[in-house]
Amino acid sequence: MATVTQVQEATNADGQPIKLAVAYSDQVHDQSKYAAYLPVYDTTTKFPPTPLFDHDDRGRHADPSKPNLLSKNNPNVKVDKLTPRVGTEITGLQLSQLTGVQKDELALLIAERGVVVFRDQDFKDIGPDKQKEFGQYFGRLHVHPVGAHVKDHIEFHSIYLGKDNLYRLGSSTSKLTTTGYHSDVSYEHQPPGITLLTLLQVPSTGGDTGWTSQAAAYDRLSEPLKRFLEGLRAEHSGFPQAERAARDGHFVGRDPVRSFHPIVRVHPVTRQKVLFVNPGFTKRIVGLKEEESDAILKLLFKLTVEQHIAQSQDIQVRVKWDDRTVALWDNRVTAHTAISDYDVSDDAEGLRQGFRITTLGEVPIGVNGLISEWD
Ligand SMILES: O=C(O)CCC(=O)C(=O)O
Ligand SMILES: [Fe+2]
Repeated sequence: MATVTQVQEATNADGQPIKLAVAYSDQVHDQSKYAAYLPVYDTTTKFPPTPLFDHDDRGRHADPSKPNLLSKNNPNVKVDKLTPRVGTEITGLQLSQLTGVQKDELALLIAERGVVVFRDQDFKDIGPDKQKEFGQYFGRLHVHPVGAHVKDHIEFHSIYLGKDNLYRLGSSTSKLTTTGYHSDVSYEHQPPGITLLTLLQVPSTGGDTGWTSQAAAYDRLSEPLKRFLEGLRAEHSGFPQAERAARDGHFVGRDPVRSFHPIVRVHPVTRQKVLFVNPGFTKRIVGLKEEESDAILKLLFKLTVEQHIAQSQDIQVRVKWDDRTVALWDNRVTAHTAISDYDVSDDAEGLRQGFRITTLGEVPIGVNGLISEWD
């Protein structure tokens, strides 16, 4: 069974008639409590370009010592660094119960640690409206221009890989690896700050997610190379993703955009410098000759991102999921990859379902006031 897609007459959240492509098989999911979060595509509604807006990062409002989130008085709360450079795991706190002050502190913690993983959560059962409201606290929600969403909630990016839908394997089936590090939709003019991902069904083993610290990747470069990169922007393009989607018969809901972001980005709250390039979306360095750009991006991907990924376990974290885990990461300071190592065709091994809620951040700012541009 490859991807099962059925087109149905439906209505969108505003009650307008649409054609809805349903990209899963009811046979596989007739027992599922979470069928409402399976992948669908509104193949009718076109979206205008995302308007620019002022992003007020919640981390800016936090007390840096985080006394409300990480209160020492609550013996049930356990906070562990997963690795020294990236990743923190928290048990004993419910995301659904956090106060505004705690959420502000969480935003800062996510920026500092790259990714924060919450265990034993009721988040998947609080319903789409509360889930969306939680995400909106951290910023405006991104609507994916081509990705699968969930019915009536286009801000939910459906994450699904099962025998009835192999689309997320993408081109990796013709490659040696399924690993594909990226920072979510970094081509946007105001690319994402915090992304939240939770899984509703998980393979018993496999399907982990990996994160790498782009702050540590930057720190490791030599001083002369840091100075050189600090003056440059790189093109991040949404065009190949949109072209691939169109080629695969998917609807492109919003016309693709590209942005020229500073290669060295400064986090608006922590002021940390990070290497803001990723093999998923970064195409070229602006102002360099083609061969120079290719060589330097290759250097950055191979020597920093990919070699860090392949060989530098010391700035990465890999998280094993269960169906009560929620991960929140800061796309400005980490790149991440799904690890699709399970056999989806084997009922005993693979079916992975979840959803992602992504918040948009500020227009990226680099060193000495270098700011993103677009045409
Ligand atoms: O499925 C995962 O582990 C990560 C998915 C992902 O990268 C994304 O949706 O942005
Ligand atoms: Fe992603």
